[in-house]
Amino acid sequence: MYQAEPFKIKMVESIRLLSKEERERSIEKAGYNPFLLRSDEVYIDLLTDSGTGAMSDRQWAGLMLGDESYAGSRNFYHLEETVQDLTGYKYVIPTHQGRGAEQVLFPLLVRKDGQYVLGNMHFDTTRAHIELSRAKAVDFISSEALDTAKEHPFKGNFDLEAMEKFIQKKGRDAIAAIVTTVTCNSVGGQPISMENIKGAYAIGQKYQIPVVIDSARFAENAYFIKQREQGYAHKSISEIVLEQFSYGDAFTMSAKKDGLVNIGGVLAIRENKELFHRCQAMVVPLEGFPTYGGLAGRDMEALAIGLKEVVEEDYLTQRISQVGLLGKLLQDTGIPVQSPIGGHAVFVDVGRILPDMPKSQYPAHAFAVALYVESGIRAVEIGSLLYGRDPETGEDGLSDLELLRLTIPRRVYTDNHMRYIADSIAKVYAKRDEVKGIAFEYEPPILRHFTARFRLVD
Ligand code: P71
Repeated sequence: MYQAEPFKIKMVESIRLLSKEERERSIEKAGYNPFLLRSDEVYIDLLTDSGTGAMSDRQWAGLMLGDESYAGSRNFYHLEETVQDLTGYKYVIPTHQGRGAEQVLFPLLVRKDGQYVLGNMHFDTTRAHIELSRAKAVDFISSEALDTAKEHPFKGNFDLEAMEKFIQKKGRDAIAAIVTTVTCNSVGGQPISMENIKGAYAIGQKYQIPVVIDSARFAENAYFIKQREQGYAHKSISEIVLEQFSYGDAFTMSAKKDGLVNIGGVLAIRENKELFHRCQAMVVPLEGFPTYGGLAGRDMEALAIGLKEVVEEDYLTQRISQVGLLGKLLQDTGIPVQSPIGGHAVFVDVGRILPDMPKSQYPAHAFAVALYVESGIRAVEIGSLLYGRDPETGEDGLSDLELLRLTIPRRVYTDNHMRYIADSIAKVYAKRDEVKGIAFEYEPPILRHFTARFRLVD
């Protein structure tokens, strides 16, 4: 039985496809870097699912209930209660977005320079905050994740055995924290099983290492657990979410994803009152007074409502199946993608489409440029360009995978947009021999992918 969207559309925003000549001029002007395009030059924007979703009528109504008191805003209490009910965590601090929570928490967890933070796969900003706290981030992603053709229900899983061996080798005092990222963004929005989340927590308990859940896409992960893991089919999403969070001591959340808001974040501590007090003290200079943490009262209200909507199963079914539809359309035309399809994006394996292009010409970014010129679609490279150089040797081209991420905003595009995207990718794929590599005109020293400028190479 075909299931249609569990919403109807009350307001629309026009989008326009520029002519091919205009697109060629725009991307040249942007230094062949899609990050530097103006959004008006983009027809379908798949750069990120972060803060790009559509709010519901209930959330928009919530904005009007904003209480902009500096201290003790009623919207804070609504948010606090919602987060407590959803996650079981006692202490809740709003932040302006996910990295706001990270910048408060990580320096407090790292007790001495050079400690390690262990994760299934850290997201870039998390890694950056770990490194700014003078610790080292190490990934223990399961080997299945790196083979995009291999079907596995939980490619976001930790290799728990390898992680435990590392702890034993370095000694528990060398480890500052374990970070469990649900879903695992960097390998394709791949879920992590409850068993594995629980296993990571058990290791944390055994060695007395705090476990932090990076929970940007917590509801999408719960949906996959319900679909794929034995024993969860009859549980509600809320029950699964509650269990997921029970295997952590603290969480950071970029609410711009599963919070269904355009801006916002949360830092929460399960029960460690002392850690909470230290976070509370640091949030004041970094984000704001603890009852607003960088958000307007109205933003906290919209977030409290968004967190209730995102665990509705009808919503998640449509969300995950729309991303799955795009993936299936691509698979049906023989385009290699990370399989199975993840929660928030389809990851095209450009390394397999352009096997002869050197990594130093950034094949996935080159494909993104060609895709924009073909169709006005903006996608993003997750590969050697994003990975950056080895800080010690300066070596480049180090990423295991050269992926192109087609990230789907929540409740924004229709299935017809998915069909247009799939057709456009197929067109570039058919002409893949003509895709030109790229070379730096300007390479920034850090986070180079955001502001770099390039030229095409023949
Ligand atoms: C994504 C983003 C947003 C982004 C960040 C950097 C460059 C381009 C786009 C953000 C995440 C995330 C996870 C798992 C923490 C953050 C930071 N993702 N954890 O995928 O995916 O949250 O953006 O709210 O600060 O496009 P924040």
